[in-house]
Amino acid sequence: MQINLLKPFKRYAQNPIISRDDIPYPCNTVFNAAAVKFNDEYLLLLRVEDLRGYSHLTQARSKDGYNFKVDNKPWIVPSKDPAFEIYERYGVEDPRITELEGKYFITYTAFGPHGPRVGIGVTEDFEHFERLALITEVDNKDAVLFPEKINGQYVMIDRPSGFGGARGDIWIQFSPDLIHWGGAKVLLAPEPGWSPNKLGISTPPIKTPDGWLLLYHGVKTTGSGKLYRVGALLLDLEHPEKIIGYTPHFIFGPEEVYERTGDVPNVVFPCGTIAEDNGTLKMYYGAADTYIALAEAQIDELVEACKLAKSEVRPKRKFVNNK
Ligand code: BMA
Repeated sequence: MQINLLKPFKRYAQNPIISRDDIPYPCNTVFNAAAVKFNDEYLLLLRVEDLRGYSHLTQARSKDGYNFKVDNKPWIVPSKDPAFEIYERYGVEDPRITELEGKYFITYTAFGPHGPRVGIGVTEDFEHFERLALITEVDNKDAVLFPEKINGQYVMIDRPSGFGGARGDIWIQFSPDLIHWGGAKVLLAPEPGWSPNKLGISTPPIKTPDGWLLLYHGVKTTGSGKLYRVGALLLDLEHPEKIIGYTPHFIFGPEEVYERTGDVPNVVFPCGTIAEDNGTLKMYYGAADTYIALAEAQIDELVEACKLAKSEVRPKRKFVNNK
């Protein structure tokens, strides 16, 4: 087998797979979708930005993973419940779905006047959605849940960015009940090179015999704005706070016109993957904050790519905003 460690993902030739023309109601853009297989169908939970610039989440379904039909109306919209309202007033964004204990948990960015924070809710049928809690304070995004308890605890990775959003480290924390979280530890920090400014986990962990496989994004601020690219990370199965390895290089970045041109140029932003039985990973990603696109890789090649740089501790970047 040819191991393509530098560029393991191949784009679907008919990308982008969803644009605003596929949304049956007026909107600005569609991007950053969570993905899951449900009832023998591929289900995407799309972030749709409305004409005011506020986001909500809408379902799309497919029999083959390539051709999707989008629902006629939004599914998750900002909550009117006083416990959530002020924190979601400006939108719900960037969902991730984890199947856990027979239910589907959805983590999302709640965005309001105080900043972004993480919300969690649950569904069993993709009809009824129950909000459970807001599980972080503000300046936190990109939360993914592990698909099983580890050492008796639920596990989540998030990105508390601190200092008014200036930091960009990925953290891991633990919970007995999915609501109360603690024991936070830093997992991965930006470093010079392709991801010097901030990181964030992109897609929920996939269990492989070698470890938990996750995709993450790295951000480099350039003279022309932010550049979002993707790397892969492998965590220890029993001790997910231990890094087995990560790709020292990005493995996927903006190249095509639909990734380089749009509301926010030069962004590829996956929020969901589907692991197929034949070892293929389908990665659904937002392109330029304007489209949904798809690329596929072999899971064993991604694991191999992570092992290129075995590392317990990634170098910590220097403080930018520190006293
Ligand atoms: C991040 C998130 C993503 C978005 C990206 C590029 O901070 O808000 O939703 O795709 O910026 O604009």
